[in-house]
Amino acid sequence: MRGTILQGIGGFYTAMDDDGARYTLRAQRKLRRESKPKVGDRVELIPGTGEEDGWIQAILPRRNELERPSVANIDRVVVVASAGAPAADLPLVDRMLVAARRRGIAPLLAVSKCELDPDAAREIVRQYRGAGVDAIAVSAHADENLDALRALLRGSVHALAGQSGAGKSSLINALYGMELETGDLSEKIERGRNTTRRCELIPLRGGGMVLDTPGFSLLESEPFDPVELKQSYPEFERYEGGCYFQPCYHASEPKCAVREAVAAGEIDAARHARYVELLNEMRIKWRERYD
Ligand SMILES: Nc1nc2c(ncn2[C@@H]2O[C@H](COP(=O)(O)OP(=O)(O)OP(=O)(O)O)[C@@H](O)[C@H]2O)c(=O)[nH]1
Ligand SMILES: [Mg+2]
Ligand SMILES: [Zn+2]
Repeated sequence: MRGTILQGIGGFYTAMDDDGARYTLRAQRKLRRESKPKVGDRVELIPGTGEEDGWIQAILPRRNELERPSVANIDRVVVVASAGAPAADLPLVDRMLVAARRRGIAPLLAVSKCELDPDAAREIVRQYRGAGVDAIAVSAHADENLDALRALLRGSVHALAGQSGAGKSSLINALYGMELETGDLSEKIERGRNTTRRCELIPLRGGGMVLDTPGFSLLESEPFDPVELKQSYPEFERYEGGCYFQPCYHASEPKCAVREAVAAGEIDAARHARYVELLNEMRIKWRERYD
């Protein structure tokens, strides 16, 4: 029998079969050694009987997976960044977009709390749309653009990710009429406490699923050759091949088509500057990777 993992807590998993029935399961020992089941995994399961819990026998091949949040088989990652407090961390947004793209997951940027600072929200949306990223300004509290966001996500398995306090759980509540726990900003900032503690996949009426995740401030990913970083920046694509040096990092090389596009205002300068900063950080790590 097959099912989808909705949640995992302390070695116990909740799975749902294709008819919507739920099961509490544990992972068989050989599975625990190989690869831990992730939320979103499709699994082969044996239901429990009576008081006994069931078992996860096998994890079916994953279409994709993320480490932070630790989830699998996602159609879209919705990066949530606030137009108010906490201030949007754009370097983090960029990293999350890169992480999603490298795993073949289409990202979408939702600029939340847009009623707090409509100009700031518009500016972030402008910057990312110009960079070939789907971006939309929304407000859970003022009900702005929720219909449009719902329409973009309809029928998909989508994960909301982003800083603690960005408003991920609030957005899910507003989009789908749910009552997930949301939290005070002062709690989060002063005590560094996440309100959402674990990933939870929630089936939606009419198809698709939404995944709430705990906020984080650090996104770890498998190290990769920094020369590949530019591939995750869609706005560089049409200049590729036009640089004097091959390969070109599009960072400080002379006669670089991307840098010329930045100078001409065709590519956003702030986004490019963040790219260079991330690239330099990666080049140092890459050089030191065998130390
Ligand atoms: N003004 C305003 N505040 C909002 C909006 N959406 C959420 N908030 C507030 O932002 C705070 C954090 O919201 P949460 O939904 O708990 O944030 P989260 O991203 O789920 O946080 P973690 O679970 O800790 O990762 C709460 O005080 C919400 O009331 C909005 O559209 N406008
Ligand atoms: Mg939350
Ligand atoms: Zn270049």
